[in-house]
Amino acid sequence: MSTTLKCGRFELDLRRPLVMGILNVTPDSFSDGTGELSLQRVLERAHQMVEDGADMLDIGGESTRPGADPVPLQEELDRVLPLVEALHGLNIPLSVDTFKPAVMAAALKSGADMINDIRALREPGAIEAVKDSDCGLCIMHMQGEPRTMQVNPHYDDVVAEVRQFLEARAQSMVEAGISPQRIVLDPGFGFGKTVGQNYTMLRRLDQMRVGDYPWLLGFSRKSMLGHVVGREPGERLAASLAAALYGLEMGGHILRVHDVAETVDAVKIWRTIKDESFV
Ligand code: 9MG
Repeated sequence: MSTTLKCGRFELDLRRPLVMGILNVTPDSFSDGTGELSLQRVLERAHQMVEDGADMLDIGGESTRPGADPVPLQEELDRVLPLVEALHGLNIPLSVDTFKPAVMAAALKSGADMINDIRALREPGAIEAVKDSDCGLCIMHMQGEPRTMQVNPHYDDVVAEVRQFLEARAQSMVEAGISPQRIVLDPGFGFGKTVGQNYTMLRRLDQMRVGDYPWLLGFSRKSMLGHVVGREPGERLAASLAAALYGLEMGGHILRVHDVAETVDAVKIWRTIKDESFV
C-alpha cells in the first residue's frame, strides 16, 4: 500500500489511522436560533474538532442523508466557501464534500485540500474541475441518488459490484491524468445498501481492496448502527466507535466521524494494542 495520500498543501502519512471530523454546514446542524445558518457556531465546532485531535475536516453544504432535499448551487457555495476561507489558516487539511463541479472548482480556488465526492466524479465536468489541482480525492460508491437510494437497493454480489465500480472509477481518473497518490476509496456505507449489505461489506472489506488505494470509511451515527442497537443518531456513539475500530482492523485508513475526541481516544487504544513494542 502507498503510505501517503497527496492532499493539497499536505502529504498525509497513512501508516497510522486518520480521523476526519464532519462539519455539516446546514441550518439544521448549526442554527442561529432563527433557523438561519450561524457561521460563528460552525467555526467554534471546527476549532473544537481540531483541539480534540482531528487530522482533517470535511465541510459539506448539502445533506446527503437519505431523502434529503437538494440545495441550489449558489446556496451551497455561500455555505462552504466562507468556511474554507476562514479555516485555511488552521494548518489542517480541509476536505469539501460536494458532487457539483462548480463547487469543487470554487472550493479549490479558496484553498480546499481535498474533494469528497459521494458520486465519484461522475457529474459532467467533475474530473476536469479537479484534474489540474493537487487535491486529494475521495471516491465513494453509491447506488442511485440520495433521495431514493434506500428504496429497495439490489445487488447480486455487493462486495464484487462495489469493488468493480471503485476500480473502474479509479482507472478512469488515472487515465484522465490524475495521480493515484491523490485517490482514496470509500465503499459508501449506507448509500444505496440494505443494512445486511452494509454489514456484508464491512465483514469482507479486505476482499474489496482495489490495488494499493487506501480506504476512507464512514459509519458515524448511521442507520446501519441504529438498526442493530435501536438508538437515535445522537445516541450511537458506542456503536460508531465499535464499527470504526472494526473498520481499522479490516484495513481502513481514514475514519469520517462526528465525535472526534472519542474516536481519537479509541484509535489510540487500537494503536497501542497493535504496537508490539509496547510491553
Ligand atoms: C458525505 N458523506 C456522508 N457519509 C459519507 C461516507 O460514508 N463517506 C464519504 N466519503 N462521504 C460521506
